[in-house]
Amino acid sequence: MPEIEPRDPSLKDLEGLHLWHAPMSSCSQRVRIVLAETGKDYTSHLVDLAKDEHASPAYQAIHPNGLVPAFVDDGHLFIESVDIIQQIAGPASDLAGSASPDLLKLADEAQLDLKLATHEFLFRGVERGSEESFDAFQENHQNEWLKQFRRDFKVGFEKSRVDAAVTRTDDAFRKLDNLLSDGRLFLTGDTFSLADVAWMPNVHRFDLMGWPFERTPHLQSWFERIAARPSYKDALLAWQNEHAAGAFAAYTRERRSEGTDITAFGSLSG
Ligand SMILES: N[C@@H](CCC(=O)N[C@@H](CS)C(=O)NCC(=O)O)C(=O)O
Repeated sequence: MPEIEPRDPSLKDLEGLHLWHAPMSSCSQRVRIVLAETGKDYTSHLVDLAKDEHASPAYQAIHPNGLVPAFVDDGHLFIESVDIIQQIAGPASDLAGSASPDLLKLADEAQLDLKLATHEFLFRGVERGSEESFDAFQENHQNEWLKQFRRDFKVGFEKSRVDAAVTRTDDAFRKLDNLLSDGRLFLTGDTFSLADVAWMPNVHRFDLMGWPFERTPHLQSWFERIAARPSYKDALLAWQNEHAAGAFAAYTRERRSEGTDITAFGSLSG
């Protein structure tokens, strides 16, 4: 979805670039990466997802679905990360020029599976909120889909749902690996593009879950190349909470030792 009409009219008066984001959200990482790659200055508005700040009326007046990121460019509001990165890069830029709309769409579609896997394979191992905060979120947030997702997470996702998310992710990673198998450096050729920006956080996130990237060696080498870019360090790693990253790593090891890690699901289990 492109530019939307803000509910909060004061957004129209904002000058320059404003980003509402969360340190470890993959969609926020995409936007910070493109800001780092283009060297653009922006005003940062952090939204603490662990404290459910996105359930506040003030934030839901900025982002109608109560999600991060939200982005304002001289009074124009954008709320989808794939739209935002295109807005920041601009249509005439090298970054946008060689980006494939199909790969951006695939990255956008991959978001729900990434979210499910993140909750199952990382967040489940980390203490998350009290009963009171769960109830307050259910009362205050207006996004019915997100509230149902949290209820499903609380009772436990059905195995078939996790299997399907893992299999779709495996399909997408194989598609990327296949593209890269002709020796190109980046997803759409030898030039780094928005397609690479869009996929960087996803590959990073599944890497945290212990995804077996040796299945897709071209994608694995791509990730090593990508991880050497300053934008990966400045816009992604530097924002990672070391305590959370350590807890995720410990939980991933625990699931692996129990044989219930991500490799036990969907097409990875075969
Ligand atoms: N399609 C949206 C998805 C936005 C989204 O799902 N954001 C996540 C973080 S990556 C969020 O706000 N999650 C809040 C929650 O799960 O409570 C985009 O690409 O910007």
